[in-house]
Amino acid sequence: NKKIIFPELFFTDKNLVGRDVCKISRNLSDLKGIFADVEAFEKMPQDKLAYEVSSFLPEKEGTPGGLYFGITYLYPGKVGNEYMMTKGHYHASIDRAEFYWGLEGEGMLILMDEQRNVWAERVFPGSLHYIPGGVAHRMANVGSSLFSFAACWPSDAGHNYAEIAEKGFSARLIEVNGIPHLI
Ligand code: PAN
Ligand code: ZN
Repeated sequence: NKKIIFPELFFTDKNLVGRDVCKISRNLSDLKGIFADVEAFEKMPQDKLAYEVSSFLPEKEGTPGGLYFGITYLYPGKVGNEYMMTKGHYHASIDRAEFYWGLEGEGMLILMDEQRNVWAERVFPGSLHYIPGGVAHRMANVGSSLFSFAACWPSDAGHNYAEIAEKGFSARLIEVNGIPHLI
């Protein structure tokens, strides 16, 4: 398994090992409603694993001034011609920013400001992405292998999924002739 697993990598301070590590996984059924091709989505096995997130949360949720760290492992695949992607969110405290950086595989970071302007950035091992406050963010795996990226965000950011669940992003990342297009 070539997955980069962060406890081995980052917990050089032995006092931190095993502290406040949180692992979540989302399968396709957790992503219901986010893809355009509903028919293709419903034909897929709903228990298929879409992504996993390993987070290190050293402060209590909501603590001002603290930081959180997480690695997301997003599996390859498509629903119709739309790439596998994360749910996406604004931060609940909307002005909180975040860093993302690419670890392995090929991705695209889809960003949307509060005026619903959408743009995207190519993500690759070593690429760094600053997500300013007020910008919703979602990652897509545009390659054919595991795509992983790291994230660092404030412990008082919180997650607002409702807005994206209701209205989505105003553009989608679609494969056209083998190339990702924001449409
Ligand atoms: C990330 C995301 C993670 C999973 O840690 O939470 O990539 O994406 P969803 O939360 O949209 O399902 C982050 O942006 N934290 O703020
Ligand atoms: Zn975030």
